[in-house]
Amino acid sequence: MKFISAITCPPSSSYADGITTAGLGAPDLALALAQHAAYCAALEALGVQITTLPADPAHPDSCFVEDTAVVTANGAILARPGAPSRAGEVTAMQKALVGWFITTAAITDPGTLDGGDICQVGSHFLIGLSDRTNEDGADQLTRWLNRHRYTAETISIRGNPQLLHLKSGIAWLGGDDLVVVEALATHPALQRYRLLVVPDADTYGANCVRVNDAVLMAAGYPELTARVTALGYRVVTLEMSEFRKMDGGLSCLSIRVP
Ligand code: CIR
Repeated sequence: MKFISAITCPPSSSYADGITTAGLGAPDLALALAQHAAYCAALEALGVQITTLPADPAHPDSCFVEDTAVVTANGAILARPGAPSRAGEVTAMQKALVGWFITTAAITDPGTLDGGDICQVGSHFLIGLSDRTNEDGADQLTRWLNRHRYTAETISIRGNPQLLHLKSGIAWLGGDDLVVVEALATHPALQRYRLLVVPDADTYGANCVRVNDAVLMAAGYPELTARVTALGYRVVTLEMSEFRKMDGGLSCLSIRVP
């Protein structure tokens, strides 16, 4: 799948007020902005044109744009973030998506769904049931995906404190290749794929993103990076320390548009 565009949003002055369980201390905003700029530059170097939403101090977690929508080659649907403080982030995304899609569907009450729980694997979608994404949200998304010529199934990640979202523990590299954390590696839904199993200690590194001819990966996981490279993928590493402090992974900083 070729991505031509991506939507991003820089962290704002209220960034440190966002939700976090990481226990890694307060983020350094200047460093977060520099890491965000490097992330956007890496996407641009891969042929992706960036649309930047204005920084939004009213929503401290608004740089984690991935959670606000699910965008596919066949259409887009607005998410309904499960954390109440993040609900308002969807408005800016709705406006941005008008640039690509004439109509945008939306997950509605009582459904909740974070885009970080949605992992596309070709024409199939894995939907994480989490503390953010509930069954109703997953059902609504499945029906929408089916109408747009995709299949879907759910994977529960509840009860695993290391995984905020499904994509905290799974990434699709291309073909049948999935990066997956140990805790999910025996899940029946994943047995038809070629799994690159990530040891517990490297869980944060599992959240990587295939973008055009490269895989973006968090810096600091040399063994994992080497294993992905050995499978034949070109890896680009990015410093993510200031996003990790706020429970954010690499994928959540952008919505990629095919
Ligand atoms: C949150 O708890 O919602 C944010 N602090 C982090 C969201 C990260 N999103 C993602 O990995 N898709």
